[in-house]
Amino acid sequence: MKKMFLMGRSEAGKTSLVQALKGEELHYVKTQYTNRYDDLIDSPGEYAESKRFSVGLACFSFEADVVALVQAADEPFNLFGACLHTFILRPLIGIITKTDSPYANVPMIRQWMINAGCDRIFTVNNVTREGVEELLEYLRDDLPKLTMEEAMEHQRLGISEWEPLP
Ligand SMILES: Nc1nc2c(ncn2[C@@H]2O[C@H](COP(=O)(O)OP(=O)(O)OP(=O)(O)O)[C@@H](O)[C@H]2O)c(=O)[nH]1
Ligand SMILES: [Mg+2]
Repeated sequence: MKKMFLMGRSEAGKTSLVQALKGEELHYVKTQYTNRYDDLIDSPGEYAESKRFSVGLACFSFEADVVALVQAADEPFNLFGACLHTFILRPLIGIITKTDSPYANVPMIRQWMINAGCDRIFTVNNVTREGVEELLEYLRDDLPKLTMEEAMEHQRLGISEWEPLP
């Protein structure tokens, strides 16, 4: 199972997504600090909302196999800049939550995630669990482990460690 780090603004649905992935009933818990649940790392939205704390997101990302940008389908503006993947050094995926919102604009959020450099984009409804299985399927397999020689070969070719060799 890939270890996934969740980041996104407060109310984006990160903790609810953790509950949905673990098959639990949804129950509201305000995230006060970064929590670790086996293969999931959940951060408080305030980290993404403050310039000072946002550096912490990059640090936590190093403990994960994959970093997920979580944005609700009804978010009115984008907190994340373009090419976010360039300083994260992990595969970046996007997870769009609250697809059931009457104000949902999935194409707009998808475009923000493409601009950020997300490799894959998933849409989920944490309430009905729609889309959760597809995300679990993506997370199921570990990332391939590289030998030092393989890692150096990726570096020599200028490609990310998780990309297949040409
Ligand atoms: N309708 C709907 N509501 C959702 C969905 N996901 C989360 N919510 C609701 O949105 C609210 C905020 O969800 P959280 O999961 O606590 O958000 P968070 O990103 O963890 O927020 P912080 O802990 O403050 O960073 C809760 O009331 C959830 O029940 C969804 O897919 N659909
Ligand atoms: Mg939370």
